[in-house]
Amino acid sequence: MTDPIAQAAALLRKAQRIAVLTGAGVSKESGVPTFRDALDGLWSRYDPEDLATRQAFQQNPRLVWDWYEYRRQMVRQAQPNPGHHALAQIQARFPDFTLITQNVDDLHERAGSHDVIHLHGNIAQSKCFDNCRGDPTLIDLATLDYDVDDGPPRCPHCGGWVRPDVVWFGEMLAQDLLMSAYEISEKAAVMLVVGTSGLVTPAATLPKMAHRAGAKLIEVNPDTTMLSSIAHVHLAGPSGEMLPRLMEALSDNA
Ligand code: BV8
Ligand code: ZN
Repeated sequence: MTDPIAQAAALLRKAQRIAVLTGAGVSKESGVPTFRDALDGLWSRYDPEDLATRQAFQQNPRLVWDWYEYRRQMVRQAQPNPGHHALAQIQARFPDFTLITQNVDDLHERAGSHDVIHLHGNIAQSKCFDNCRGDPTLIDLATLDYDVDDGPPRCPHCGGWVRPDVVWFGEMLAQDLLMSAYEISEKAAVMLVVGTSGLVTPAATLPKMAHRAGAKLIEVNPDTTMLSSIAHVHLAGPSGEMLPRLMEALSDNA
């Protein structure tokens, strides 16, 4: 059986528990650039790893806020692509299926996926920089009277900065989400790893944990990555093409 799609479908069909880890690559065909892409136009001179940090925000709140406003706008205008929809369809077929994402967009939810674990937060949400009312002190921007061009607004409770509700480099991930992700990865029979370079930790440890615990990994990525050596099957192509074909193969032998 050489066809990797058929191989992947056969693995999924036999699996009791399925875990999925997605990265920026799954949103690329929706027009949301990945971190590895040189960000286009006005942001191309910045490295995301330099902007997505507390230090960058404290040094230049206006610059970092504008970068997130720009990306929020891009996500609002983006539509889920066939890869997002295929993952939602696969979730509907398997009772024990968990989608873990590194992405901060809501394209999985807008395609119909549910109970998604967002390891790195949600770009559409904002919170008080000082979490003055507990972590996270979420703030609804719609309730604030501020001009989006004036940089970050102020927290209505403490007057501190408002910031995006995402995990910056050097910040801890939400421990409860991380513990669930570890548990799900260790129990999975199959883990689909879609559109991630496997460079960012601790997210990148999830496929390694799954593999060590005996899971079969199916990697969906046009390139080879840090995780390719532990993948059982590599669907070498864009997720917007590969995942619908995988879904089709699953439906063929219904
Ligand atoms: C932590 C939210 C610990 C923000 C993100 C050295 C110095 C400092 C820190 C570190 C260091 N070494 C390691 C670290 C830790 C650091 C880290 O991993 N750094 C990396 C850069 C080496 N990690 C952290 O800081 C984490 N926290 O470790 O805390 C700690 C301990 C104690 C006390 C305090 C702290 C926090 C990590 C979370 C960072 N936040 N996002 C925002 O979005 O603005 S991560 C961000 O980058 C994205 O969310 C995403 O997760 C990640 C990018 O990774 P990918 O998703 O994989 O995307 P990428 O662009 O890399 O790859 C895209 C892939 O898609 C490619 O493989 C490509 O081939 C493929 N592709 C392209 N097209 C398609 C496709 N695939 C399918 N279909 C296509 N069409
Ligand atoms: Zn506050």
